[in-house]
Amino acid sequence: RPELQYVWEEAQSFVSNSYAELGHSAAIIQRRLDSIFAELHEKGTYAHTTEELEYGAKLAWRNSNRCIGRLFWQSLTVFDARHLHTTEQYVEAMLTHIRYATNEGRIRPTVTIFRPTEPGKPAPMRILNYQLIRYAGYNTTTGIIGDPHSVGLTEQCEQLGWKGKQTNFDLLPIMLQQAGEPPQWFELPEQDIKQVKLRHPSYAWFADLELQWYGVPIVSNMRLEIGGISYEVAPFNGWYMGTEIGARNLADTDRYNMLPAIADRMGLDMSSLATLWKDRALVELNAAVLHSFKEDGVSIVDHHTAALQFAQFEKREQDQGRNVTGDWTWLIPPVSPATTHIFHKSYDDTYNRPNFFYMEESK
Ligand code: HEM
Ligand code: NRG
Repeated sequence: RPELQYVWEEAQSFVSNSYAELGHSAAIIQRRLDSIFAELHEKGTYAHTTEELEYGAKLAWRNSNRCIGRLFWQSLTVFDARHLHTTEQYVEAMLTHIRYATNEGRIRPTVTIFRPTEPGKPAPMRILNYQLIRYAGYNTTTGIIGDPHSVGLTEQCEQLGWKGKQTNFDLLPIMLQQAGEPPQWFELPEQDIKQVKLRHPSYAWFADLELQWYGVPIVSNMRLEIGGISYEVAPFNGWYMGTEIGARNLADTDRYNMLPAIADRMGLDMSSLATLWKDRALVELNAAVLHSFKEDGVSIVDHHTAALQFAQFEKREQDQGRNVTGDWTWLIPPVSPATTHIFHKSYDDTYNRPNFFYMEESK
């Protein structure tokens, strides 16, 4: 079977590389590969040991070319949820993930790994959300309320009977779809979701904009591949880099588009682009994000510190004799990129495995 050929090849390279990094002997590696070979032929798939699952997930983070946060790859907490079946069990495990990762604001990088897809078979469960925590978006006759990025998923939820409050920051429910069944939605318990109201260290009026963001980014639509095995539901989180919120989510014209309102309150001359009113507003919005998260004790990193941490990661990898791969277009921060070392060098964008991969459309 050709799909098993792929799994077998990937299993061999994963087991030999990771077992060697973990200090296992050649004999142990050979024994494990023999057992995987037998299991593949008997069952058409193989099950990772706890150690393989945990180290494989860490390697997937270490290999994530677009991630500037990789210095901390070894500190990832891995929850093994492979034994769960029902949508209710999945939701419970996701809420456990949210509570553990949030940790009252001292965010812990975490991944929860659900049942894998057997080679050549359909996925047992799909999650439709881009992130476990995300704000709804409504297309109304007077414009979009909430996050324009979420309009598609929000409509799907509404078609299944979900109804939001129509504020700019309604939490979307978790949408799960068991193979062969329609999707089901599950409301997030508000009290478990850490959110930060934005204010500015020196502009008192900033709070009147009534902006906020959630504390923990938990990407839930990527496929985790370890040793040829695909985990389609494997939500992972770290903490935010401030610019993700301040320079993209709240600033992009096709997202919350807040720069004109902020520049206006700042009293900037907006009669010409050349006054750099967008840049000035952008910096203050980003300052407000970092200030508010910090004051509320919610982990966040500014892009300068993140770049220094990434430089440390690069050095450590080099010292271990490993080639660092990266995607320059994603690694550079969207604010003042040329102030970081990343801007001034190039990266090898080879995708090593284990890694996280995109699947088809989800919002
Ligand atoms: C992408 C930072 C933890 C895997 C990113 C991006 C940033 C970032 C800024 C670019 C996002 C964008 O432009 O939309 C961080 C920080 C972390 C962290 C500060 C703090 C610990 C993690 C963890 C994992 C991970 C724990 C997985 C275990 C990824 C992946 C991407 C990414 C796969 C690419 C996402 C995509 O292609 O859409 N990270 N990250 N990161 N990160 Fe991290
Ligand atoms: N830009 C997205 C989040 C993408 C992942 N970013 C992280 N990942 N920091 C946003 O919501 O703004 N992480 O695992 O920490």
